[in-house]
Amino acid sequence: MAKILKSEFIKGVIGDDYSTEDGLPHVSFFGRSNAGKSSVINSLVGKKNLVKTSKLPGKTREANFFRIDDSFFLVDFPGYGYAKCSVSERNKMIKRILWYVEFSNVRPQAIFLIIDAKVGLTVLDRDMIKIIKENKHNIVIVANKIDKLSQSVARKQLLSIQKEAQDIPVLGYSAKTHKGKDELTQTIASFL
Ligand SMILES: Nc1nc2c(ncn2[C@@H]2O[C@H](COP(=O)(O)OP(=O)(O)OP(=O)(O)O)[C@@H](O)[C@H]2O)c(=O)[nH]1
Ligand SMILES: [Mg+2]
Repeated sequence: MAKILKSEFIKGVIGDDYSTEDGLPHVSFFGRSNAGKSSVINSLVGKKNLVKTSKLPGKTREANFFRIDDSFFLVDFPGYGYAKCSVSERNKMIKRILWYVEFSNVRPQAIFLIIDAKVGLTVLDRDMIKIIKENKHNIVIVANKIDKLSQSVARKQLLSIQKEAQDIPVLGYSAKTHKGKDELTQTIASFL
């Protein structure tokens, strides 16, 4: 898969059914609210608005399944750690994500954890990584919004994130300039 040609929204999941009628594999996008999960998916598929994005965190409320080139799904999860939604809403969201990581019998080929390159890994990201690893999922960290940093700062920040992430691969990305698109596309393909 050198380039994604076809992408279509199939369904939004709120419950616990992550299966698809066609049984195609999926890869999932996790991350803090506002890190840019939905924007990264739009950038990868080359559409401005396949997935709705927003300056206000908490835009994505369901796990949205996008079928890619009739061969696999990208799944955009709601963000975690959004302080402005109610505590019960936040807990519900976290619980659903954890259930998916721990108990879903339809497992992702890999989980891509999107972070803001400038912010780096947060406490919630570290907790999430621990749980993802404990449940033996493949994981890749995508340090998004790299366009906001100068080249030298970006390089330093990526090194420091990689140092902390240890054996987890870290990719720099910009949903704005599409920097890192080929590498991320290849990495997704490597798990399929
Ligand atoms: N400069 C820059 N801005 C970005 C980039 N990616 C996303 N953004 C902006 O960051 C904001 C949040 O992007 P979303 O894609 O909606 O973030 P999300 O992680 O899906 O957020 P939730 O759905 O709330 O969890 C939007 O204003 C985007 O335009 C990027 O690579 N560079
Ligand atoms: Mg979103």
